Amino acid sequence: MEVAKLTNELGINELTAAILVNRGINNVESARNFLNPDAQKFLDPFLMHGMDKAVDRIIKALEFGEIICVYGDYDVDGMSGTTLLTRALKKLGGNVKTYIPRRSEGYGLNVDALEKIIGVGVTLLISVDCGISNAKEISAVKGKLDIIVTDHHLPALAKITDAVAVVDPHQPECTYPDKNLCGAGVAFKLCQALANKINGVDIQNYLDDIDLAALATVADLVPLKGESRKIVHVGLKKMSKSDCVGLSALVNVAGLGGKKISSESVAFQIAPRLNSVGRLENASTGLKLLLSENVETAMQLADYVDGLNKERKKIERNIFIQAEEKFKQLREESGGDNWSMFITGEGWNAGVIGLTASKLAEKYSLPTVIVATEGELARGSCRSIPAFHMKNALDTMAELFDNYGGHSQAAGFSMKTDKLPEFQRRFDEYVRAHLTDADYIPKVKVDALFPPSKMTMEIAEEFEKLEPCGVENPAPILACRNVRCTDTRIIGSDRTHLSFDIPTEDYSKKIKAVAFGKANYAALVENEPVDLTYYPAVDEWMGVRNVKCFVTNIEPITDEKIFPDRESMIEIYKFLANMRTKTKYFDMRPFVEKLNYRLKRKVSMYTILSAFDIFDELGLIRIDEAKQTFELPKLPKRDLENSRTFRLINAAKINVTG
Ligand SMILES: [Mn+2]
Repeated sequence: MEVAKLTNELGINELTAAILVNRGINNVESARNFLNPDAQKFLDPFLMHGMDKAVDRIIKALEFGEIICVYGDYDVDGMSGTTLLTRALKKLGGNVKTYIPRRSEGYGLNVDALEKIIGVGVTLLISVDCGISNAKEISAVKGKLDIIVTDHHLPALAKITDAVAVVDPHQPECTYPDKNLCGAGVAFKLCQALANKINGVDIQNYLDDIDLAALATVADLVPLKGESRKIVHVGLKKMSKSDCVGLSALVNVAGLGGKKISSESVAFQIAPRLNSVGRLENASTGLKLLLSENVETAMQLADYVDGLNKERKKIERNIFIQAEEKFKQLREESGGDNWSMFITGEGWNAGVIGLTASKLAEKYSLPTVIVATEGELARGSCRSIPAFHMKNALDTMAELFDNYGGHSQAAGFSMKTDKLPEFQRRFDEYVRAHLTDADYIPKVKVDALFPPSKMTMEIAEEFEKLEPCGVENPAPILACRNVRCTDTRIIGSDRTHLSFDIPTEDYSKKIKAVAFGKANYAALVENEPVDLTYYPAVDEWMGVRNVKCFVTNIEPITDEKIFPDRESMIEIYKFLANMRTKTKYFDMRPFVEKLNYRLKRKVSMYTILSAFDIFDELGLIRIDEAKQTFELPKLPKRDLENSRTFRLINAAKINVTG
């Protein structure tokens, strides 16, 4: 019903309409706004609690020529928001200073910094992307410094009593209908309010530096819904010809100059560069870049930031390799009985371990804690899997930490190094008590079942209207079952990617598909029908536009799954041990034939791939992904039941037959 209505009234494809309805955008009005964010109206900033008071106090400061300080957080949201507000206040004739603390000073307002700021004659301070949890610090400077808090974090238990105004949509008093803005988004609303009150500017037309707000919105991972999605939509268009010299320089150094900028390029090219400054040294360098008004200085700073980003990548890569090696050793020692990952490293850069934790948690699908120790001080980053609430886990051992905080999927802490063993033990116990094997299976959310062979240019182009995509508005993922692929090839300079064709049922037409990092599925795709998840995109090459499918997941079709049992696992292991070439991506066809002959039954490609996974989990095989080789270390006998994959597929076998 709803799908037909959207299809008819908006003239869109049935598939697009179905995806919108699936995502809860199920009436004509909201679908029209969604597909055309330009038509969507900005909300009135004065609906935000505290906005009137904040604006009045700022106007007074501007009139009397007071020195104003904008105080931001050290991440991309904080840097961008600070820049946005500072530039707006300067345009209004303000005398503005900025302050961003170093990571070592800790997050938010600190009294030492506030005293220093008072010392240089500042009488009004406006926080951006922080401050809501600083009731105590604000009270400490009462009478010496007026403070306006603008933030988007959840209010702390201690209520702020001594600020001039608190602007944060998450305060219980605030009835602002949209709770998804990032810190720079809230700062942008403050700028809209100021321009409206001082110069009578219509807020619908106020778009100054909205590209900085867009950068922050994507980087801060807030849901791309409502006003945030509008900010990103409008801001991305502006970013390629930004008024902000510093942002332009950053865009250029990221190789995006003159190109259409997507939320993806912001997330993977622009934001990480800016973030590396705060991680490796001092966010004030990032701020200096964004605030610089001279093209040459900006280019120099952008080059410097680009260098830091390369350095950050190197450090991160190094820590990742060390941490993964430590995990593999632990796995060999524990016989593969792993429910969480807990890795520590002396001297690791604490600004980078969050990235390492994210990658490892995703790769191994385990609740992950990565700790950087520096003598007696330990600082850690935690990342989770969807079934596990990290913050709740840490809450049960709060007394171990000097400081900690976070939410369900990510958290951070600091503690004394000598408490780490107890933390590790209790954490692992907690995980084992709260998770089951099934919780560890990564789930893929699919928007619709749709055969790639029916994909058209029209649909792929229409999907572009669902952008900007990101948090809570992911790029659509489609699925299809039981496809036989042709022309399978391993591609890429490091030979880790897979390309193949997907023909229509009657083989009259075919569509090109690419699966990044899935070269080890080559034999499976070539020999057996598979289930796929994918997204379509328009691929332009030498002026010719074509639809291409980007395959995100490959699964053998259910009835071809023959689960590895104990005997075939042992046979496969012996076979691997006797192989002459120890390459991971060897041609598995003769291997399967020989194995099947020996076992007198059919073992599928899926079984072999599962066997690799199980051996890997048990530490029985060492896979070197860089060299694409494997070896079988000499180890004592292993209990197959220690492997989660083995337990899961054998449980499934019992379910099917019993
Ligand atoms: Mn933020």
